[in-house]
Amino acid sequence: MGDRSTQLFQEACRYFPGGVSSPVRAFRAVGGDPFFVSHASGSQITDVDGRSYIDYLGSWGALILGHAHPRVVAAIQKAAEAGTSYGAPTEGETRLARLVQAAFPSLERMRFVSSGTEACMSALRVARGFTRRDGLVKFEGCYHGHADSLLVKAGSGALTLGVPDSLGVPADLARHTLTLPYNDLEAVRSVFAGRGREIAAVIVEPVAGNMGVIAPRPGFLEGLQAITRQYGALLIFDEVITGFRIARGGAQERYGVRPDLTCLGKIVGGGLPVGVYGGRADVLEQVAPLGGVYQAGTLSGNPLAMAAGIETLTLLQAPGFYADLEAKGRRLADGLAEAATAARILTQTNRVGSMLTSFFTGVPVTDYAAAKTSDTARYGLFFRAMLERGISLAPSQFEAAFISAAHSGGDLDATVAAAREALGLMAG
Ligand code: KE4
Repeated sequence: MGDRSTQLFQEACRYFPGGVSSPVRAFRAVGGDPFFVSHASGSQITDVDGRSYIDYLGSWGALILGHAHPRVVAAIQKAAEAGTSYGAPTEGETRLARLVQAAFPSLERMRFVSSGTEACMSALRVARGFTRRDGLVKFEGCYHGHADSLLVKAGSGALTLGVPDSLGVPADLARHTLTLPYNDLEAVRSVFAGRGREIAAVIVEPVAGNMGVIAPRPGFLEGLQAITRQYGALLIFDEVITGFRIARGGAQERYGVRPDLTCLGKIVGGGLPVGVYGGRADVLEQVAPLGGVYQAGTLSGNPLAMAAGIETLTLLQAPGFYADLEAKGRRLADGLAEAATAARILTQTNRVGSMLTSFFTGVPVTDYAAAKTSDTARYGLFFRAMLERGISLAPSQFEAAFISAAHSGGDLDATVAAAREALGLMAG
């Protein structure tokens, strides 16, 4: 890491736990200290020491158009000139909601919040309020933000740092959260057979991204829909990553399964703080001021965030947008897999659309237990070797790499070439 980043990191450690605003940014899982960002544009991110990288984090998947898209920046600038927040309704909220509903017809009613955590926390509260039940089923390795009920055997930073069950979550609350193996429909059937009438909802990442990328087995999502309907529970799709990522209508478009509630984040805000929860109108009628489920937010529907989201969702409607991302995803995944084979290093590359993970294991990765067989030390070596070669990947084996519309064929070829070199040296 460069001198200026080192200086800034040392000072940051005087203010923030681990010197960061979010744990997984601290590079604890991959070794070394994080670089500090100066600016970014398109597929490139540049640190404070002037080093540029091809960026596959894209703010954890939010920047599907690439960094600082000129039309998104202009929209934010224009909105800012009219004021930054009013705490009162604006037309921008309705305009963004219209674009969201056009892509996600299951969101008959919705509410804007300021993060994916708020979206998932609120969706869970609405489900509990609507069903008058307390139980929740989630899946090991899935991450739905850091609300207490959801920080049980969680993925992402919790998994990365080995604290999937966070301190500070009251046992009285955690006991309502039942955690099952991802892709295991029999386990879901068996839990519902025993306690189905206690369960308010099943929440699932329809494509897991927070234990690395894991696709749903054929029939898994359809099975969750059937079982929740049978017992009067609600199915919540956490599409904070997959929404507008793996299709314009997310996993529910790609797999044709309609949940009762959906959570969105990341892309929907175009890089500004936006989360969305929504779904069946009869369920959302429980939300204040109509019903007895309370949820609120000072900056909900913030006009700058609405402007960024409107511009982003408009731009990703361009003809061929997702076909292009699919082709780029395939090209990179194939290149990385071939590079590992050439170096005789065992990896499993899982990809859905333009999100992918190379697991350093020889085991096919279809759930949390398989993901955990990965050699995380080896992933750390790979991460650092790629960083030295100007490629910035997710600083954890249990996250995803994201390709944006701004990534060029040259970027992908340079990435595969760097991987060939890095893996070749690791094999030696
Ligand atoms: P936020 O509160 O971080 O906006 O969203 C929480 C969340 C909810 N659901 C899913 C499927 C998510 O992936 C996330 C957040 N993702 C992580 C990384 N995979 C954010 C990065 C971080 O925690 O710093």
